[in-house]
Amino acid sequence: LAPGAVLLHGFAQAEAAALLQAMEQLIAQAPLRHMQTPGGYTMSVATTSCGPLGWVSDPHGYRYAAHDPHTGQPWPAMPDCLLRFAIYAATEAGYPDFVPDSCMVNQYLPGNKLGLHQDRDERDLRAPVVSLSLGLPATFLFGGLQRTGPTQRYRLAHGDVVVWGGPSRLAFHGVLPVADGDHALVGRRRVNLTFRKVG
Ligand code: MD6
Ligand code: FE
Repeated sequence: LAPGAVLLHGFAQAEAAALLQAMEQLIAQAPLRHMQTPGGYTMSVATTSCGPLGWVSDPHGYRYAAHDPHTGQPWPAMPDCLLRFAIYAATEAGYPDFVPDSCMVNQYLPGNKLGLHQDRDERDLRAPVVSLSLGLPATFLFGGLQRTGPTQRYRLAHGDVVVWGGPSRLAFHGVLPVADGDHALVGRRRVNLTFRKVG
C-alpha cells in the first residue's frame, strides 16, 4: 500500500472460522458497544477489546485501559489463536518482533462507516498494527500524514489482512459506509480486528 504497509489478500481465509469463533466467545464476555467520542458523537461502529489493554473512548477522550468500563472487569484474555495469528501475519509482513497486548474488535452493520483518523494513542509507535477483515467487504481509505491529503481506495474482503507500521504508522485512514449484503460465514456485517502493541 505504502512504505511499511502491506495488504495480504486472503491471508486469513483458511483460519477464518476459528478466528470468528474466538471472537464470538470474546464478545459474550465483553459485549460490543457504541462508544461516545470526545466530540459528543456516538460511534456507529460497535467495539470491544481483549488482551491486557483495551481501547476506550468517552467524552473525556481516547485511551487504552486495563478494565472494560461496561463490565468493570479486566478485558478478556486474548485468545491464543488470535494472538498467534497476529504474530504470524506481522512476521509475514516484515515485522518479526511484534507481540500485541491489545486486540480491538469493530463491528460494522450495513451503512456503518469510520471517519478518517490516525491511530496515535499507542505509546510504542514503532510497532505496527495488524488488521484482519471478516465478513462483508468494505472500501478502505488510505491517505498520507495530513488529513486533507489525497487518499487511495482499497477493497478489504473476508480474510484480508493489512499490516502497517514504519513510515505509514501515522497515515490517515478510514472506512466508507459498508454496503448491504449477507456473508455466508459472518452474516450481515463486517468485523475488523486490530492488533496492537500499546504498552
Ligand atoms: C477497519 N481499521 O478496517 C478500521 N487502524 O475497520 C482501522 O482503523 C485501522 O485497519 C489502524 C491500523 C489498521 C486498521
Ligand atoms: Fe485506525
